[in-house]
Amino acid sequence: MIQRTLVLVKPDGVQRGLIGEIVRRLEGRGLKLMALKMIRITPELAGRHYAEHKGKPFFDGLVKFITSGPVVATIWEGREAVTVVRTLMGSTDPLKAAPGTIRGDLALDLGMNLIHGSDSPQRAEVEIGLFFKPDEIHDYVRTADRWIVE
Ligand code: DAT
Ligand code: MG
Repeated sequence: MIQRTLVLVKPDGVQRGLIGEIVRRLEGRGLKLMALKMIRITPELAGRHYAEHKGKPFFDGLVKFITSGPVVATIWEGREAVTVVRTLMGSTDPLKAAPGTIRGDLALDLGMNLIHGSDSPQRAEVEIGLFFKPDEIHDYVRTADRWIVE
């Protein structure tokens, strides 16, 4: 199934100069970039985006981190895009993330794990709506698609 998913390069990824590396890995897999912008997440947006974690011991630290600097927000489309991105990201704790994954190759810390990807198609739709207006999302034909999409 063709899906869309929201991906954030978190503040640590921006600070460490890994925006291009992370975008390159997703592009290289064949996913199609539909939207991209740099923003500073407000505490309000952080609270909505991470609503499922409200009340957990790490919630305040998570909001502090994700609002600590600019992030790059993106939307990607492709076959099973939600699962494909989660697999490319690796486990939440970079120490447990497999080599070859973004977190497994590039991160060490549970909080500063570089990348967010929606965890279900339902959450993806909600998160896309939180971060993007409809006119910021580009539905276009990519000529390479005939070599990627059967
Ligand atoms: P993921 O980002 O893999 O979807 P998640 O949604 O469970 O993971 O958690 C969101 C972020 O919160 C995660 O990227 C890092 C942080 N986090 C999760 N569990 C944590 C914990 N036990 N201690 C500290 N930070 C945690
Ligand atoms: Mg999550």
